[in-house]
Formats: sequence, structure tokens, C-alpha cells
Amino acid sequence: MRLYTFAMSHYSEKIRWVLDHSHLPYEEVCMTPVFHIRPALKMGKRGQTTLPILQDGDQCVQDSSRIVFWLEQNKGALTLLPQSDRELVIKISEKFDQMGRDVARFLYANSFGHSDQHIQALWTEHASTWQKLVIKTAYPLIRKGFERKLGIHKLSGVERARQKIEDAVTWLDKHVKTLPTHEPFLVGKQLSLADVTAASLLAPIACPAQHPVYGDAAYKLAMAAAIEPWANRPAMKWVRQLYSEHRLNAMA
Ligand SMILES: N[C@@H](CCC(=O)N[C@@H](CS)C(=O)NCC(=O)O)C(=O)O
Repeated sequence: MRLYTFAMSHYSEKIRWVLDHSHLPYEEVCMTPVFHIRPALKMGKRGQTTLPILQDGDQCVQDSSRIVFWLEQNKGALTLLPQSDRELVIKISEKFDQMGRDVARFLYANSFGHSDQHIQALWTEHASTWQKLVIKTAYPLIRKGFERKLGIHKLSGVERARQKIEDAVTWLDKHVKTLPTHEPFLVGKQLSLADVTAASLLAPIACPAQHPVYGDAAYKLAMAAAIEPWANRPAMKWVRQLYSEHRLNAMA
């Protein structure tokens, strides 16, 4: 299987984690923003440009939740989706899926204008020489397009995103406080899609050391002021614990 991602995409990270944890082998193809649009439209065939997209032979599946259900149907049962608690696991996953766009909104809003060098470096990490040149030259235009697409060209859009993240973090704070340290799972006694979705989608704020993009010191420095209000909340400590205890194991 081939997984088309952006290295920095938290929805892509969710699927990397699902595949790693399920011991399903795949090759990751990291794409460059803007240059992903045509291939994504062509592969996804849904009029959508989002990544991740999973390709298996001549089949392509776009959207992280659709990928998880496709894997379950085509590659066998997933321990991350236990039959006994399936409904609850999916409900919690959906809650964090919905907040994922707000995390992107908030972080871009707080980095455009003062961490542009860092954004450009992240966007071009897997780009060819000419793609790098295009991104560098057209950056102001691309940035404007992103701001409009994410609805962060207005302050009200940024504030709405911040509030949605705050609501999700408050919900998670309350739940993780009741969990035993040795079994920090949102549902049942084993890691489920609920944990993977919540932790992956909050990783850009929690900055777990094991994350290849969000654990990086330069990223943390660039985002320090924006993420500081949440940095030491129980929810963020839980994300970092899950990464240190369950993400590395999955990759082993
Ligand atoms: N519902 C989608 C959301 C994925 C998503 O928003 N991906 C972002 C990156 S984190 C993306 O591809 N943005 C570029 C675009 O929309 O063209 C999923 O779960 O896969």
C-alpha cells in the first residue's frame, strides 16, 4: 500500500499510526502543498483535495475515517476498532476529527506573518528544486489562499477555532483525569481509534518528542506563544504520554 501524505498533516499522522499499530506495511509518499492538488483530485475522485489518500493496487481511498473503515473491510478486523465499544470509539474519534481543521486554522493563523520561514521549510521539505522555487516565489499568494480557505483572514475565524480547541481540550482534561496511569485509554483497556485520533490531531499543540515534525525544537520555538496556554493541561500531558508509550511501540 502507498500512503500519500503531508509530513506535517495531523490527519496523515492518524493513518500512519493506525497502519503502524496494525502492522500493515506501507510506503509513505510525502507531497508538497499546491502540487498535491491535481494528484489528490485525480486519485480521490470526490472533488476534494485533502490528504491522506491510501492507494492499494488500483483502489484509492481519500479521507482518514474512510481509510480506517476501508482497512477494516479489506485488511481484516482492527484491534483499534473493538466490536464491544465500536460506537463509542467512533463517536469520540469523530469529535476530534471535527476539531482537526481548527487546530490547522489556529496554528497557521499564529504562524503566518512571523514564522513564514519555518512554514516554507516545512512545505518544501519533500519538494523538488523547481517546486521549492515556485513555493518560495508564490508564497505570499499561497499564504493568502490558505488564509481564505481556512477562514482565518478574519479574526472571528481564528477566535472560533481557538474556542473549539479549548472545548475539546477541556473535554479531554476531564476524561484523562479519571484514567489509571498504567491504562490511559479513553475507551476500554486497550488503545483504540479514539486515543489515536485525539492524540494525532492534538499533536501539533502537545508537541510530543516522538513526532517527526511537532517534536522538533524549531517548531516548538516558532509556536511557543500560541500553544503555551495549553502546554501543561492534563490533556496535553496525556497526548505526550500516549506518544511515548504507544507510538514508538507501534513503529517498532
Ligand atoms: N476529513 C479529512 C481532512 C484532511 C485534511 O484536512 N487534510 C489537510 C492537511 S491536514 C489537507 O489535505 N489540506 C490541503 C487541502 O485541503 O487541499 C480527513 O480526515 O482526511
